[in-house]
Amino acid sequence: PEPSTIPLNGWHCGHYFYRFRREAMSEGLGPQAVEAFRQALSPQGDAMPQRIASYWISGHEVDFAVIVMDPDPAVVDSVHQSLVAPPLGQYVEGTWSFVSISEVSEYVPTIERYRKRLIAEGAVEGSPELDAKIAAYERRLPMMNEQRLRPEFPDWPAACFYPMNKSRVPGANWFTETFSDRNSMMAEHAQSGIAFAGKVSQLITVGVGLDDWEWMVTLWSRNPDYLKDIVYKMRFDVASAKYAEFGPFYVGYRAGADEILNHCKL
Ligand code: 76R
Repeated sequence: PEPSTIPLNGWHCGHYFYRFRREAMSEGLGPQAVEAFRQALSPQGDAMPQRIASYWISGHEVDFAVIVMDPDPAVVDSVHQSLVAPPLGQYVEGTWSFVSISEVSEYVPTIERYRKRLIAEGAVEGSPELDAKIAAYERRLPMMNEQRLRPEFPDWPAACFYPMNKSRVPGANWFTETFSDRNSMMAEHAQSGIAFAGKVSQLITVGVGLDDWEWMVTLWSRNPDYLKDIVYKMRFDVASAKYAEFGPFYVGYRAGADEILNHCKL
């Protein structure tokens, strides 16, 4: 392919976490910085990313977070640059970020693998039931892959963000397991996840080769209860129980620029 900064399949994804430098303020942000903050979270024209959402974040390390996706890495990064450019930048400090790209995981069953799985689970080859299930999957798969590559961000109130690795320690090295073993562990994982349909929507973006962790997990939830419920349930899946390593967890609540400022008493 032609040299390009645009990924061939997925989109660039930036997760950015910030605190307000209250120590640099005498009386709040001031009207100029407030306006710059509003504009930074609602970029227009060429700078407008395909997806952007902001959250106020619980806990003392971080005040707010922004998640941005676009095919163009410069468009994603420019949101961050607008937040730290003067005059606003003297009051806003990045605390953590994660750079990743969306993809369709190698464990998402192809039509053929889905057929094999159903047969292994007892479906009868050539039966109308099996054909109907496969036809339904064939219809759904393009939409599901679209959501994995170019996700719509649900406007649900709660969200949680954390990076993860699959371990490489002796006795639990994910990367020395066979594809078939990894695939069945991921099938168990998917079963746990499907139980949360309509309550939690997840985005798994890949940081391998791009940042310090292998994946970034974004969970959007109708209610914060489901965040702890899904993460707890998955702790018992072998793919997580034996192999997962986690980085920092952040939980936040959907908020636009004014709601963030209001929440932060600025
Ligand atoms: O349709 C399918 O069968 C897709 C199955 C699927 C894959 C391939 C799937 C389903 N995930 C996949 C890949 Mn997932 N996921 C996580 C976490 O906290 C933890 O223990 C783990 C963090 C959550 C909460 C979650 C949720 N998943 C992955 C991968 C990449 C593996 C790779 O490519 O190597 C990771 C790191 C990962 C982690 N996953 C689901 C969910 C949910 C809710 C589902 C079911 C949703 C659905 O398909 O409807």
